[in-house]
Amino acid sequence: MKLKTIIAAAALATTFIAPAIAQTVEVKDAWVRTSVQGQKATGAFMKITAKDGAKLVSGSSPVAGVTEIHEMKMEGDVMKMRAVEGGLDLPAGKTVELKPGGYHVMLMDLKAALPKDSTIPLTLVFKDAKGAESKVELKVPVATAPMHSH
Ligand SMILES: [Cu+2]
Repeated sequence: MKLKTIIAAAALATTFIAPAIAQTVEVKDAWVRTSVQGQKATGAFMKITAKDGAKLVSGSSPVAGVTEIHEMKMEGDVMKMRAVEGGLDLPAGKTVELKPGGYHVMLMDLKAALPKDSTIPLTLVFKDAKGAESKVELKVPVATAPMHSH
């Protein structure tokens, strides 16, 4: 019994000692949907894996006045979109996919059209279990894909 307690304590200590500077969040296959002149909003999509678990709490991009983390869900027959309260949960080691019809990074108040084959800077802010924030800077390619209805 005593030994068990010690082992548990040691495991806990290891978790806490894990260096905060290590990049523990990986973002893959990011893309943002093209937009035309006058269009106010578009979505960015990607696969995110947080090795130690984290939350995606916010984002920003110079091309958009407002950036939010959104989810789309069916409510009855209607697809509804809303901001994710308290950040998007990224369970440890599990890849969370942001995709059309589901979670996405919403870019609003677009300042210009986003043409195909251009790239945009996108900063994502993650929060770990202890509440420490880290940023990931991305260069996201602009691509076309089936419209995600808004
Ligand atoms: Cu949205």
